[in-house]
Amino acid sequence: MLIVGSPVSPYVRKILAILHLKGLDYELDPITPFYGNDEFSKLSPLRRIPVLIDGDLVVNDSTVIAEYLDEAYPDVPVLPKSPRERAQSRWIEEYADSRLGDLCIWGLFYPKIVAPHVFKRPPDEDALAKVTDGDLPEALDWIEAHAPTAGFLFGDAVGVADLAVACPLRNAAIAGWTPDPARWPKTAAWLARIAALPCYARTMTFEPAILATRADSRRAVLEAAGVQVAETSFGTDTPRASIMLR
Ligand SMILES: N[C@@H](CCC(=O)N[C@@H](CS)C(=O)NCC(=O)O)C(=O)O
Repeated sequence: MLIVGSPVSPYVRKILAILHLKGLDYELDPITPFYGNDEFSKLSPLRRIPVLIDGDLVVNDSTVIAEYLDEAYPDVPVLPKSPRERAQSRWIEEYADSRLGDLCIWGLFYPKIVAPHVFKRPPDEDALAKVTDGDLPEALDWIEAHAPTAGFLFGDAVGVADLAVACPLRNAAIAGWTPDPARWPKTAAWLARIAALPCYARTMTFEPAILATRADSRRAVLEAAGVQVAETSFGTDTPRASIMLR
């Protein structure tokens, strides 16, 4: 099984944590989506990561990939069993992927980390302040109202919805914003429990290498961190702007 995408993406991180949790082997092509080649555009028409390739099957979108993995490899499930809880899990995952993803990636991580490095574009401080002082705290208030007081969202075992919330907030943390435990105590404790899980903690071991390293040496550094890096890559040397920003 091949996963295309840099593990610094929250959506890739979610899938890698699930693969670790399920004990499934994978190869990784750790490209940043902006560096995808023409072949990548065919695999991922929105030019987004992650993409899963399993034999001749190509699956896009982390939610769809997670459900595929849960159905194809049902040992250690990441979705709860009952229709009611599955619906709740899917909604929290969707909220995390879309709203937290928007705020943490497009609102913080992209302008503070990606744009200055890849496109040499400095962040707009007013736009950043709107996210850190208003929009993200408001979103966290909703998360806090739904955060578990012990264990995870649907019991003692972590699931895809827990991971979906933790992953974009990890990007916010890399960009310098973490939830204040005084205002969001349940969320802060829950995130700490997730971060302590081996399936998730392993994804954090990939970060220093990736964040400190230029794209051309990313493969070698990840291999040194124990990741099986794919022989061929869907990456290229010239960045292209996101189709979201055209
Ligand atoms: N809903 C998608 C979102 C994937 C996504 O937006 N990935 C980002 C990386 S964090 C990406 O590839 N962005 C490139 C772009 O939008 O141009 C999923 O869950 O996989």
